[in-house]
Amino acid sequence: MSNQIRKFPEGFLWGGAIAANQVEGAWNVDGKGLSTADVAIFKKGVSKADYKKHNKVDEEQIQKAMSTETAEDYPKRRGIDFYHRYPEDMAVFKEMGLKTLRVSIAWTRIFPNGDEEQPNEAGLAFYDRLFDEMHKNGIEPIVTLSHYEMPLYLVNQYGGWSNRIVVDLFVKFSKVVFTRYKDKVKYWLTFNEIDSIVRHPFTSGGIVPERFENVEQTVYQALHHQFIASALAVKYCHELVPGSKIGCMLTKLMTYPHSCNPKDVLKASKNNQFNHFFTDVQVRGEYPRFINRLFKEKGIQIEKQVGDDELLKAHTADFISFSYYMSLVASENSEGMEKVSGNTIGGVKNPYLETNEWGWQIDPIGLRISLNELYDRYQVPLFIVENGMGAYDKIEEDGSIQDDYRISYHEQHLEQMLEAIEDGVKLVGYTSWGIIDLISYSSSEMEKRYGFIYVDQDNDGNGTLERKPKKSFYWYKEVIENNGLLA
Ligand code: BGP
Repeated sequence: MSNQIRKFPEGFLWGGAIAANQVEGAWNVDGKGLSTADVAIFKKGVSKADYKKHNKVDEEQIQKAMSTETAEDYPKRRGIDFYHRYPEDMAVFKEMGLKTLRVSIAWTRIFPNGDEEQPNEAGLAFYDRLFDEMHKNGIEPIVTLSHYEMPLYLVNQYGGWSNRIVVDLFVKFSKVVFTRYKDKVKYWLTFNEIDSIVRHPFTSGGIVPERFENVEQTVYQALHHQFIASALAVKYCHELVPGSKIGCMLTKLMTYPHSCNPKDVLKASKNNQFNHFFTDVQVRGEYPRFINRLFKEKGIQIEKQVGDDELLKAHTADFISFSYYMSLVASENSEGMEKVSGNTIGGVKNPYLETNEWGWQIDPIGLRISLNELYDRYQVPLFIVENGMGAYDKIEEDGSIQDDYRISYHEQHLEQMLEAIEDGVKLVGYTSWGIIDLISYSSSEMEKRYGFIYVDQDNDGNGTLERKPKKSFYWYKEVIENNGLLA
């Protein structure tokens, strides 16, 4: 190894990413309402491979959550107590050298039920304190308006995002936060992984499948509402926050064909087109042609209001942000083939890639390909706002955490980002997911850890919540200091 540094572009935004529902806790403090995330249970004994069972929310679970006043079994109600410990956490982030931190605002802190006349001042004041603390530590906030949560009341009262009324309520919430934080927050994101409503309608759209006759139709209608809400958020962000930039956010899921059989290639290509459907609408400003055929085949009809198409066209995102964890493989006939299990998508196993313990196929080169694909297609700045390695960490006898596997994961991804930048891709930043250990979205586990900072808490909520740097903490600090990797 020489001492040469492969540098990232000057001003590259190094950071970390977290989300309100996975860190804040304080689920019923200062007037906060019950959110969809507060319904998520940690299901003991469900195997990792059974991801879908973890994620399934039904009528019974909702009713039970509504009558349960404790955080027991509900890890997202506890989070990592970021609500109270954020000053301490910010000091550690500063020490790591973070330039930016991606957070989200819990809608239920601002409008506990989602449809009140007036916002909840105590909730607004919390984010004032948080953003002030970030600035005090030289950390620029990037704020997601909607990250896997919404007021549960809107789910019960209106059917979540299936109801167009929710667009108005979300826009009202957005305007309130744009106005309030316009001097403190310049970078915004609309919907986290907007494509995810197709995979988990409850978490991303407040849709309880058993309450609807035609779930697929309902989901795509709800997605249309989110597209409209996203376009309106872009509009009002530009109007209300001087000098702001607002991006869309996609789960980047790149699919390889299993073989060069044109049928496999076609299948993979269709998956890739589908993945781009979401950014096509939000960046090109229109529904792409291929989706019409898919809708026709599925018998889906999107109800649009007069002016919707113009709205989508007029208010496109300033940049694309995305998460990247894995790549996928598609085969026309996958019968008898080894499948991956435990991840959120499934698919055929890629024999060239390793997977983490949850079946997520680790593919740094896939990130370079994805960056090129996105930039070729859209030519807008790209921002990786999630990437990370979920793992069970072990505490050594001396108290240290030697997470070399995590360092190697990030290092390999950063190398491919450098390659993509040399390919000419405009990549502006990287916020590593779960910079500090937090509650896993998909399984509500605490022990699926992503952090460079360890948090002492187990799946049942036992622990001191003490924070301590892992080996990867020092590695990331050095990367940021050098603005690059040692070659
Ligand atoms: C993304 C979500 C995050 C996050 C991450 C890791 O899909 O935006 O909220 O949790 O995935 O997923 P998990 O926590 O299931 O490992």
